[in-house]
Amino acid sequence: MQIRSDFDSGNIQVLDASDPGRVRLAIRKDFASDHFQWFHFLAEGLTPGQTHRFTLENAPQSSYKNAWTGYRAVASYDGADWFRVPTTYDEGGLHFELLAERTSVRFAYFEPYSRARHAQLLVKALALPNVELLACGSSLQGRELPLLHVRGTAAAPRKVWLIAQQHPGEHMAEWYMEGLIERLGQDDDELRALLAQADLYLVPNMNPDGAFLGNLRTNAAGQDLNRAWQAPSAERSPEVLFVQQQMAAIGVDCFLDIHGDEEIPHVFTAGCEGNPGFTARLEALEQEFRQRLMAIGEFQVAHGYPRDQPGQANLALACNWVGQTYDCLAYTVEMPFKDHDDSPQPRTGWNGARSKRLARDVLTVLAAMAGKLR
Ligand code: GEM
Ligand code: ZN
Repeated sequence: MQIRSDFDSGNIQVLDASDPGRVRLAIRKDFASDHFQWFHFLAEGLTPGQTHRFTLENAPQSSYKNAWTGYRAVASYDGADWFRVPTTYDEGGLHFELLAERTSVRFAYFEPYSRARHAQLLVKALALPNVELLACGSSLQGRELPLLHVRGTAAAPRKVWLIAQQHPGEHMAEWYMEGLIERLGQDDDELRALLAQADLYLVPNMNPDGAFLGNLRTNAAGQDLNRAWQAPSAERSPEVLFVQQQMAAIGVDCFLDIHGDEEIPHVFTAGCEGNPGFTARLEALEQEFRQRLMAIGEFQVAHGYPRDQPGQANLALACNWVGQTYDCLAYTVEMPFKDHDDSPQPRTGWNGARSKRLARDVLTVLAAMAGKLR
């Protein structure tokens, strides 16, 4: 059996692939960082009809080792249809198996969103009559960082920002952005209502280097971008610096930072309750957003991160820094690497298609709230 990861978002180290019934593997660390959890590799030379077993032996040392409990790896024969495979976790590692139907198969931590698909998404977006490439930043390794402007029809629109995949292994985030952009092309009453009050500013992928490198958490300098918002630098976090400069020039009336969460098997949000400038107005907006989304989409409020204590928010995080700086509704939106246990889908778990559907539902919520953002 041959194991490969020399491709976009590939990440695996082969320890011993001589026994197809016990393939020993390890996850490589993020660039210039001790973080690791994302994996994605191609296995070739499988025997159809035979069960092949794989073990990620360093999973117990990964960034979120508790997140492996209840997790199932994803597999795909064609790179398009991804399904969950039987998976167990113990101190020996993360073990998963496949009764092979074909001679080659991909395995990953989550359904990958490729740079090629990102390029196609931009073509699709810029083909829409009201979408322009407003500015383009550059990642540390020189990959483009497009800022898309979706022009509404208001003379003085609210400015609604969405950024995605600061954490490069959280591929569900750009699936979400694909769902948002696809809806822009399907003119409907709610979308028209939103664009009659607001313009959208979209960064479909904040961390193209990390995504390509197969990192979980950091960019090409080993920086966690979601800890760089208080002091971004050209040397370590040019991606954040670019977005902050654009925000300063344009303004922000609402901000959503799209992420994935390794451990919690639910879709949830984290708000700005710990910000020094958090007010009853912002609390009411956060509550209304959550109630509206819960009513129409795969979303819940029973599970999530612990609320920050008043004044104790970490302003190095995008959501908190933008919410504080612009006194606006700001949320971190979290989708699960596992499943949304309120409406489980055993074959796929949470996946790209459900991430896309969540984006559509969030646009519906924003359409109902656009007039209240200030
Ligand atoms: C999280 S955001 C953590 C927010 N925590 C609270 N209490 N508001 C991060 O960056 O650690 C987002 C993520 O990693 O997906
Ligand atoms: Zn994240």
